[in-house]
Amino acid sequence: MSAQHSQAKNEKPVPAKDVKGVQTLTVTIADGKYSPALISVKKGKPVALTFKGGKNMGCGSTVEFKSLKQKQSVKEGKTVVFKFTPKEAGEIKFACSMDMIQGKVVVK
Ligand SMILES: [Cu+2]
Repeated sequence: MSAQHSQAKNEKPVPAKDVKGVQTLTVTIADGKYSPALISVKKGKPVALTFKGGKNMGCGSTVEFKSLKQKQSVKEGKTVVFKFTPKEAGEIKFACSMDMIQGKVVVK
């Protein structure tokens, strides 16, 4: 276990929590980034990821899951929810609409 400060790429994924059979997690958008930016879920079970608008979101206020063909924008103090059920293990990326601010859902 490293206590070093690391960039999002090297961080351990934050597992979604099971709430009545739905894998849920809230991602905060603030200061031009998503946190957590790295999330893990299990395949075959529904996922509901809430994105919460914070301060200084910049273009991160628009979140796009390209492979899922889902795109939503959120205002400061509001939330939007992305729902999907991953069928197979892999990675599902999300990003601002310009693909500058990025995050990833790791499906196990
Ligand atoms: Cu952007």
